[in-house]
Amino acid sequence: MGKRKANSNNPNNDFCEFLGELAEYEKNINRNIHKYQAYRKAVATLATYPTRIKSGHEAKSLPGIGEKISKKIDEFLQTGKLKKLENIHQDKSSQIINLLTRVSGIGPVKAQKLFSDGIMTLDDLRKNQDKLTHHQIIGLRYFDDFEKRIPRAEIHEIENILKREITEVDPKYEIIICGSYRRGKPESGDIDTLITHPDYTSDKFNKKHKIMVLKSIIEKLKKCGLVTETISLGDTKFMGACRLNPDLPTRRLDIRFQPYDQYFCSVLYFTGSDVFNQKMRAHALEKQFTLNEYTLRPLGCTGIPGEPVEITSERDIFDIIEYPYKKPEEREN
Ligand code: DCP
Ligand code: MG
Ligand code: MN
Repeated sequence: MGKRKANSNNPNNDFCEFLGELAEYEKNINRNIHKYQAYRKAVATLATYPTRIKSGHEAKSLPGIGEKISKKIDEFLQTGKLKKLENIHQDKSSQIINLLTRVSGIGPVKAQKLFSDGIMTLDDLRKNQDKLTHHQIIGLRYFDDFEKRIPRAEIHEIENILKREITEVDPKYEIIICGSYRRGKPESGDIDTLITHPDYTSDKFNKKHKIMVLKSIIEKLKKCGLVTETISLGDTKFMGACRLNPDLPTRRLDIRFQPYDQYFCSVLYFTGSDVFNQKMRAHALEKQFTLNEYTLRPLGCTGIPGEPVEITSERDIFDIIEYPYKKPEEREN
């Protein structure tokens, strides 16, 4: 979630930034997911390119960079800016929609709806909470806090409390924090927690039982003072907020309860990055497999997914689809 942090080690960082901004514009304002993906692909390429790009022509030889993006790179190199982006920045309606989508729970569709209802500022939103869902109301209440990045050390402390509290319920629970934290980032946008239990497999655990389990875990986390808000609580997914102590900001916390047999596919998925996941899933398809956050399944010649492959580690997934293993820290792109 949120804005990706700039990577100052990358010699093409300024290109990545303006392309990333164009991607957000296509997603949030134009609602053109194809253009969004095209820009994200170009960012993914440039983010790992080892040397400074000197011309659009040079960029064009790289995957995901075509005529249009190479022209933008030339314009940026020659003038230090981009006319298209300047125009977007000046456009009042896109400024407002951009602001509204920064509220947790407000997506581009809702933002456009609110805008057409005459909502122009966060204050307008505060006065019109009847137009908002519970999630969006929480998002608005903690607007400033949720935009603050979470330092790694703070997540580590939260991790310790989660592990302590949850294993007090049952020592057999396994708890792992995924997302950008597991990829080793110094700061994260939220805390993506995954829990599993050896007795909980996808074939023998009914919905009622799951709700009970997750509910009692959340109750315990509330009691110890860590969890402060619930956005939503389902049978396998909790979305909410936590706070380490009253002097620190309120942080977005997600907890997912996953069956033991699907644990490693889930860990892989929630570790990301989203761009890395896209690439790995595309590679799986080339090898006649379908990979998602639950399972890895072979595609027969008919294209119909078969039974899930048994997976006993994250590495198994890489091996089976013959994708070179990458440590979590190497999964940015
Ligand atoms: N994910 C994905 N595709 C999406 C959204 C999420 O594959 N559209 C996966 C990959 C992400 C992970 O879920 O890494 C967690 O999602 P976050 O939005 O929390 O992203 P990160 O943890 O990577 O970054 P941040 O520091 O902003 O939270
Ligand atoms: Mg995250
Ligand atoms: Mn998340």
